[in-house]
Amino acid sequence: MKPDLFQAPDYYNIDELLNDEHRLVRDAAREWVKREVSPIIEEYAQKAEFPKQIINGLAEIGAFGPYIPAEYGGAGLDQISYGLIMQEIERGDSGVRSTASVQSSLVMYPIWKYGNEAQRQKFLPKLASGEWMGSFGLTEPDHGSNPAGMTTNFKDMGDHYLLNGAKMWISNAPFCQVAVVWAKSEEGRIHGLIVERGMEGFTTPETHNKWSLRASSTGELIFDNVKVPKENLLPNKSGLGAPLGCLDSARYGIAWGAIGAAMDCYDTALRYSKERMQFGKPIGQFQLQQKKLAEMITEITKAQLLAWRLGVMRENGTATSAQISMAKRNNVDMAITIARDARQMLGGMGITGEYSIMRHSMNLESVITYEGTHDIHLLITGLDITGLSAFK
Ligand code: TGC
Ligand code: FAD
Repeated sequence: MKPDLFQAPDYYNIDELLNDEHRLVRDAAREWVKREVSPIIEEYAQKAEFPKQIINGLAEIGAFGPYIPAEYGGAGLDQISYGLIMQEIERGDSGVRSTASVQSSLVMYPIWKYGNEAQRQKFLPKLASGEWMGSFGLTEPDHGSNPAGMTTNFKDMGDHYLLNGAKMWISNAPFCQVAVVWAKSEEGRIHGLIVERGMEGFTTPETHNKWSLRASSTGELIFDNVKVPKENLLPNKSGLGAPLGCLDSARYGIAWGAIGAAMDCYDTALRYSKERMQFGKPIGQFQLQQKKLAEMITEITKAQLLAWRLGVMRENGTATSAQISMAKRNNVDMAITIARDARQMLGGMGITGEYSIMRHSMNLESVITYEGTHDIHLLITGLDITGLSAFK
């Protein structure tokens, strides 16, 4: 792969909206990605393997629980810093950002928000340091966009719960030590259970043959009469709103992360357009190529402003779930469009692993599907503005 010459675009001086801590956190993550991710990521994507050696580094830049309080091992940062870390990691690779998103927003967040003090003390510090990795089981083979229909269930056996069912498409599953699993009680109420590797009847087979997110490890979570200790039930929230609350946090991070992937594609195409000569001119001199680049920077700038404003509202507690859906949908769509246009600008070179663009493009096919598909987020906006649900 070519050396990482990334220069971040900031057409509207959005840096001026950030404080010193934001810039410090962002720059540290940016440097780390350049040093530890860029040199190896193409090789790991090609061989479809998650680079486990970067786990310690991810923990060091605060990517595991950026906004979780320091008393539990988190970085104690604000929502803008969390977003900027996700942006920088996804600039390197969406699959690496996935690992960080799942660990932070889908595993640490529910334990922090819905767990009791003993659960926080037991799990959060080890998850923050990367000693333990986590996964989040909501999606099932027959219930993706409609998680309310889930059939994974648990029975109260007196001194423990008995868990049965299966989850699929689960990031980090093949190597996780803990899984936050959403399952129905005998009364049909959805609860979160912390399932730990080693519990009898719990297996995590890997999903192979992905053309997308190849540097992220995806698998199933299978529960065959798993005895879950009663102290592993998350006591402080139940119902579908509990997992959806975690998704709010992860979707917000994705709204920032997608900007990173888009910035990398734009920056690569811009540089290439000034170097690649055809018809005796750099291709960047042709109007059709300038149109692509001008539209890319316009869309990146709009996405940056959307993410920043959402971050401010997240921080002051006023962001709604529907506002988060709009940003996730818009920014991922923006990134995938830019990745496709940038790939074309590199001609044949664009399909090779010499450049990051094709990898970003393929990764974004997962990002536009997981955490709620593009169409589901549109329907969430539709519901919000009309008051009429397309899901019922
Ligand atoms: P609905 O009746 O609308 O809502 C049920 C209850 O949930 C509440 N709620 C929310 N709470 C918090 N945050 C949100 N975003 C919420 N949205 C809804 C709602 O108020 C209600 O509460 P209550 O107290 O009245 O019961 O539910 P519905 O069954 O009609 O479904 C709505 C729909 C379709 C929008 C929802 O199910 C949905 O978002 N579906 C998409 C599923 C999804 O996003 N799955 C993601 C799986 S995890 C994943 O992909 C990880 S990828 C990780 C990576 O690698 O980065
Ligand atoms: P379906 O729900 O079957 O949707 C198929 C199509 O129908 C989509 O285009 C959808 O938009 C459309 N559709 C569905 N319902 C409607 C409707 N009412 N109106 C209009 N159109 C509709 N899940 C987890 O729980 N944890 C994870 O860690 C995780 N990681 C993932 C990693 C990867 C790489 C991938 C690809 C997925 C991951 N997922 C995870 C699952 C992901 O969240 C689901 O794939 C996603 O929610 C969509 O569900 P589905 O694939 O079953 O598609």
